[in-house]
Amino acid sequence: MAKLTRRRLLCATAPLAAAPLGVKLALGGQAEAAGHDHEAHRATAGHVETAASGHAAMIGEGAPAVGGPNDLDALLYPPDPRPHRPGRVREYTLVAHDVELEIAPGVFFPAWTYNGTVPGPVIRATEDDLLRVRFVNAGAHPHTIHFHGIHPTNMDGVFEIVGPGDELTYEFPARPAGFHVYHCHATPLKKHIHKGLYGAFVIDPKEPREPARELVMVMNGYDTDGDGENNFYTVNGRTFYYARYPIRARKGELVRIYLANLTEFDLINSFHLHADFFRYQPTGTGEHWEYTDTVMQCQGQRGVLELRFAHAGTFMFHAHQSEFTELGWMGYFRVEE
Ligand SMILES: [Cu+2]
Repeated sequence: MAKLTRRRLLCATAPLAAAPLGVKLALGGQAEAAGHDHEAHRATAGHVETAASGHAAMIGEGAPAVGGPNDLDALLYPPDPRPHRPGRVREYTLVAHDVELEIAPGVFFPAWTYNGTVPGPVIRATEDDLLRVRFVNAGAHPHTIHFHGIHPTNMDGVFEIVGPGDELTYEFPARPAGFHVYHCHATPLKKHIHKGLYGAFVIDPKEPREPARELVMVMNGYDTDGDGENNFYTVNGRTFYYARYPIRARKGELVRIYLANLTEFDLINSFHLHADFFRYQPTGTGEHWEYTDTVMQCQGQRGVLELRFAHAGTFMFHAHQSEFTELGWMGYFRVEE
């Protein structure tokens, strides 16, 4: 049977019909194995077909997302920033686990994770804190943690491969201030990253940023049929999660988003906000801020967004690659007076 790639699939279908077919494609081989998979597929397709009649149906119960309202809180809300204090040590433990994650209703992805989630935990330090990260490999493959930033090369997570059952502690002063990422750097690299070994890494400047409602969004994709193309896209790991559970904010308060792109296979991803504008600081460094409603990031790029909503209401946000939107990368802010 000719292999139906995602791109051919999308060319052949109307835009809003793509998502249910994407689910069907992803379930392909597994659907025969268990009867409930058929039902999961029907349920998901039903939700998304409802969406074709209007975006209203894609909010709340109508959005095909997995789990409860607070499941992703630890990924969305970073640890609190701490004031600069020379000599402080910040300690984290990351354990690599192989876990089957339900990323969309009825769709399971055999992930390689740090601490059981994709993305992994948010790591945060203030510039010049001594960061100490104990890495334990409880997975079945060799891994590392490669941090973006400035550090000795033997702490770079490239040459010291940590085998299954082994561990390694990374230790270095956190710098430069900004918003960075970390990910596995074992080979084949694109596989180790795509399987889920990545996360957000915030380094607060010594001169603290203004207090804000802070959010972390890691954009990613999942290739569920192994053809080297993504079938689903998300922020923080689950399709349409923030459509199912809109992110709350207040009109006029400062909202800060740490946005990173860890999507494999597709060269770029993007973030677009409806009905308002934000300022964007690439990598969370320097003095340059762009004023816009859309930013794009290459693989590994990241930056800091800041805004104050001018109105109360429901604000859509999504990738401006419409295809990514329809395959899971879409959510809402619910802004109150
Ligand atoms: Cu790895």
